[in-house]
Amino acid sequence: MSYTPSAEYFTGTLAATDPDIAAALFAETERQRDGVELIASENLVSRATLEALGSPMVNKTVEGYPGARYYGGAEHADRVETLAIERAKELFGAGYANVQPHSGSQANLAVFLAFLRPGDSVLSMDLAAGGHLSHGAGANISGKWLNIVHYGVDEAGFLDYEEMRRSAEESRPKLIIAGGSAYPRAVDFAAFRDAADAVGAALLVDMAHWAGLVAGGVHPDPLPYADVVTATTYKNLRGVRGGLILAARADLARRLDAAVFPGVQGSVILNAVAAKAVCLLEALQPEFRDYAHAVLANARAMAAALVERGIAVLTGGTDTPLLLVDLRPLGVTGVAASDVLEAAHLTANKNGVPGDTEPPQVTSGLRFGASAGTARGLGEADFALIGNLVADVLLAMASGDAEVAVGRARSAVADLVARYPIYR
Ligand code: DSN
Repeated sequence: MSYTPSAEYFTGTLAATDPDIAAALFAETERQRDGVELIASENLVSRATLEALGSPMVNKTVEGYPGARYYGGAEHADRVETLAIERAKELFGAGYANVQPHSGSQANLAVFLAFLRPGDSVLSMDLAAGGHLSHGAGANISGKWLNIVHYGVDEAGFLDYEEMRRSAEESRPKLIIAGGSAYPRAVDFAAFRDAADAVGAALLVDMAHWAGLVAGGVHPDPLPYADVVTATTYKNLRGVRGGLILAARADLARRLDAAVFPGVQGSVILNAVAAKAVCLLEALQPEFRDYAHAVLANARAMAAALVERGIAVLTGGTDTPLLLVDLRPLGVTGVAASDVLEAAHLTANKNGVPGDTEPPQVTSGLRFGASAGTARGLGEADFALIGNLVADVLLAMASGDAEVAVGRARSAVADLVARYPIYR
């Protein structure tokens, strides 16, 4: 039996091969074009990143690391991964980088494998206080296989360093984690290093939500304090979906590499690694520092506009690309608010707030981020406008009828995004 591929197999477009998927992808591009993306974990990648991601490198299977693969034909794969590693090390001034983790959660899991045994104690920020699922939430493997102790935030929403230190001394964890997914303020890495040293723990900083600001020089650098740092490349690093592991020194390289492969992953997603290399090169350019400065200024401009309108922004502002709004004073749920804002083409995510009694599918908060809007060129005045549009909608919801506010906001968003086109 012989097989001859159809001519279209190597030349046919997606639209011709699978019109349903092509239509959905086209519609998603239009949705991104026509709205303001405020989800803190999203961004808009460059055309070059999309090209790397869609290249035939997707066909190549390798396991292992450059120069030590378990498969042949790895010459170009090695070049790609080596460039990604070198760029990550240069960008963050790191002695070690691993670019293979498929996500931030996978990067964290590999760190756990490198440092911990099942049942070991770990101290991390509570998910309800702004932590992350992979830092020991009950539903996650980290929460099931490790003995998790949490620290939280004070009444104003600021990290409670006294509680963190006390919990460290009481629970004597093997690992302390700093960082989270909904905590808007800069973390005091020195306080975490002190606490870790006092109890002989290792320190992991998960900088997923501000890695781009660290790279751009507008956020404190965790590398000098942490034993190991994890990050994602798709938030404010402005690149492909995926994870990174970094360390200031190279002495943990063997342990961390082995934990990623063969510890928790198999073959490398090489087209994603190629796309990571592209975003890291872009982040090494002087232009990226301007981007990082603008992300922070824009997040702060939006926070200030919301505060001015009486909206409860946790901690009153932000040191990162994200801000968290407590909707309880308005009597509105997170799910209702995100649905109504979406109708105005303002996309944000419902998020729990400290002390929230609503379930995760409902929540009492909204999380916003400035990374994607900044990537298309929006500035501080635009983010102040966005803050006011969000406030208009939320206050109208609180008074019982948001229809007019939503219509006005949708029209203002259409005018705004028309000035900042994407993917022409
Ligand atoms: N960690 C999730 C978030 O913060 O939205 C996905 O990146």
